[in-house]
Amino acid sequence: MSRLDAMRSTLEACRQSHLLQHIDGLSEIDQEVLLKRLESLPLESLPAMIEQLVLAAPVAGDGDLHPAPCVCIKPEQACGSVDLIDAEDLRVRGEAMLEAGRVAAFTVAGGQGTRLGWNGPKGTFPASPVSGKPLFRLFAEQILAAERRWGRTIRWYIMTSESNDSQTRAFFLDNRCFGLDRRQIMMFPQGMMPAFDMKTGKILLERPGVPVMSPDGHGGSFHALLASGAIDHMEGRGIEAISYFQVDNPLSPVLDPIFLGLHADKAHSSGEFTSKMVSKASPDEKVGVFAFINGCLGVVEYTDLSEAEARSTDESGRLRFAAGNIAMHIISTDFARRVATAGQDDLPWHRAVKKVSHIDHRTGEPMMPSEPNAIKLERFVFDAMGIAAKPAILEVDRAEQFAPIKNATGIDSAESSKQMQSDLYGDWLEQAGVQVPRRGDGHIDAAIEISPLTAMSASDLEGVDLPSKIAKGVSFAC
Ligand code: UD2
Repeated sequence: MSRLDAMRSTLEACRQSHLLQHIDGLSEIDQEVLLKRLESLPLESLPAMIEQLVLAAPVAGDGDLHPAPCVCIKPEQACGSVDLIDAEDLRVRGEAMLEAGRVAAFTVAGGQGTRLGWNGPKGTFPASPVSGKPLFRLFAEQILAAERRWGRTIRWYIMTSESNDSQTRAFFLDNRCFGLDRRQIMMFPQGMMPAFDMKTGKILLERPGVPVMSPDGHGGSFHALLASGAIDHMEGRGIEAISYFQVDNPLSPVLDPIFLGLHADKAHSSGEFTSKMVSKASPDEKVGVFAFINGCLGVVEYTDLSEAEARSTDESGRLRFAAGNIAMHIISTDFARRVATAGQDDLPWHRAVKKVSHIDHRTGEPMMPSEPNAIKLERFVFDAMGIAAKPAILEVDRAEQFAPIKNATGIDSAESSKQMQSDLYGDWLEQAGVQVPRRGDGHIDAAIEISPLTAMSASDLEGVDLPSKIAKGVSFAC
């Protein structure tokens, strides 16, 4: 049987024959592209996935929820069940891992960034408050600074997707990899999943012979790390821990010794999957929360937490589900390989209801729905916590580490992120004895930016030539 005939019968069994309906009108190259695309889909599990995730009504709630235990290093931090731990001890362990070259940086940058409305990969977005450095440059500068400090080449793995891979590569080349050696950076695209018609379960077509596809979620990073050869590449270089962070947060510490130290601390973590959290700013904040879900540690997405759960408080009046996920994890290479090879069913698929333009596969007519008409499926990286023997969660300071850029305006926008960056760097300057302007609400009344190459914390400013005062409304960068 030819490849095409084999695919035809497989698709018939999955009730997706329409995908090959236009094959005779395609060029030989396009026929090959379509076949390869279809062969990349999880065809065996497709009928069950469609039945359970596309056509079935979503099950309400996440089951039995309990607050997650967290480790914190500052006594004033308080979120649910907290275990106070000595930061210096952790720092020493983490620095030893960095000095031994056992850690790599890993950015997930495959998302579509539709909410931001930026025409290009999100990492190219100008994010810093004074010089408008793009997110990728800010991370590259952190890597350069870390290399200076710990005396090792730090490898940087970046997950892209089909829709932004070539643009991302071109951006790095145009910017000479921001001073890094291009051989220390490895980029690879993640997997893609089709969009399904939510009424019929049929895969939607963008045009004849081309299914509508989108990235398979950051949970796809396990498979992408393995399939690209990144895990082999890491292991061949003695890398044991992957420092995972999202592309959308300019304050994300690329390599954090205390966090790495917790990951390596057997009393708290099995050294497989370790996460960070910040205390939720309000019950309505759009971050997932760490919780025990039916006895298993994981993250409940903000969309899945009921209003009552989001607002429920403990005896001291604090939010019960306050451990906000800021999407920073340390994942051991062993564990990543184990999850990636565990098979299709290990990480669950999550459904998202979307409005997706497509063609009518019978007539070829373009369809622009005014209401949601489709289901997209994604995997989430934090679902791997449930597979780890003993995952740990570290509470950190929001002001130091979390200023995401997600929306064009308002909360979590470039504007709010730039203010948070100025607030943090203004605070560092103040600690270094510089007089900085503050508004009545306490925020810094100037645009302030400190490159990681100048300082990675307030104490690094010692010995740096600084002005005695920053005037109100000015821009200052160093
Ligand atoms: C994510 C978390 C949320 C909260 C918040 C903190 C999920 C599902 N939710 O929400 O709990 O902690 O972040 O900032 O993660 N990405 C890929 N490939 C994909 C999809 C996403 O690389 O297929 C990357 C994307 O480029 C970005 C990150 O993952 O760096 C977050 O994606 P998002 O914007 O979909 O997640 P968000 O903000 O809804």
